[in-house]
Amino acid sequence: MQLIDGKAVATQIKKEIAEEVERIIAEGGKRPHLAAILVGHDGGSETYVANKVKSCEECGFTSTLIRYEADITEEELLKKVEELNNDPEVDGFIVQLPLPRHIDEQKVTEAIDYRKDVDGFHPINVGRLSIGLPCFLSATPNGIMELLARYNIDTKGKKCVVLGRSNIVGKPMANLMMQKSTPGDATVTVCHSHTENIAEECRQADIIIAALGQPHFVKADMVKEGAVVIDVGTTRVPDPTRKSGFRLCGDVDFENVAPKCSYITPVPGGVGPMTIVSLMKNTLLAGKREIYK
Ligand code: BQF
Repeated sequence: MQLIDGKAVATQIKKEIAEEVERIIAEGGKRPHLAAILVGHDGGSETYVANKVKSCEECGFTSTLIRYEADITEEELLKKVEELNNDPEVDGFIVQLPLPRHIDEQKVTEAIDYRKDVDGFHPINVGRLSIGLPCFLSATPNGIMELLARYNIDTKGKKCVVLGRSNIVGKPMANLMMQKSTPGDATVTVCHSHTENIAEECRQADIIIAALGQPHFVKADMVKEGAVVIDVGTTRVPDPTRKSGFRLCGDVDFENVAPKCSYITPVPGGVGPMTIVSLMKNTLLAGKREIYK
């Protein structure tokens, strides 16, 4: 069993990005600038945005954090989105999800200029991904592809089971894995809450990508000997022995599953750090106008 060290790969890539930024600056170019909008005080969202701001510093990017209370109106938020769309200083921006219930996430996502949509959630970027055109790629699936590439994991013709069908992870992940590319060229099955006999689907898989948000969903008896297991879960579970009061729990019963795997990602330190790094890559691409105009 080989552990996939997402944290180490992420650190390496951030170093590569920082070097490229310094080259850009030396040649008289512009420092990439990421803005993030955070609404409310959800503990997870606070941590994620803090991770993004810190990574911007490590990459040599400019970052701007815009905060609102949870009771901000949809109208006010849309106004800020429009402002960032028109701000020539900002290369790309994100609106941290989830948003409070009274705000329509889809409406906000569609209000973002697709050329600054470094999360890759705008329908234009989603559509371009689905037909294999250059676009901003959803960060978590792109981070997973980068891990598969850097560990030289063979995906061509392999059976890949994606657990979860979210717009942010499951659907774009399935799309990337079935594309004509390396990694890619896999035979992909997407499983969800209505799938009959998920355990049997998983047992057929050479690669399992677990993105359901259900702690320890994938058990040892669901995994084929020698399978590759990618754990996207980051559920916070109460843990009084930690000073934070919680720990991160993956969708995979790591302790019992790991001995059967050829490769497996841990939680924390697996997919999570790669999600952040993918956002940094998109921001660099936005700064260089490499995808659009
Ligand atoms: C790690 C996210 C659910 C809903 C919205 C490093 C992150 C997490 C874990 C992180 C996530 C999850 C992010 C680790 C960003 C990943 O060391 O294991 C980094 O910051 N993430 C998000 O922005 O929104 C989410 C999960």
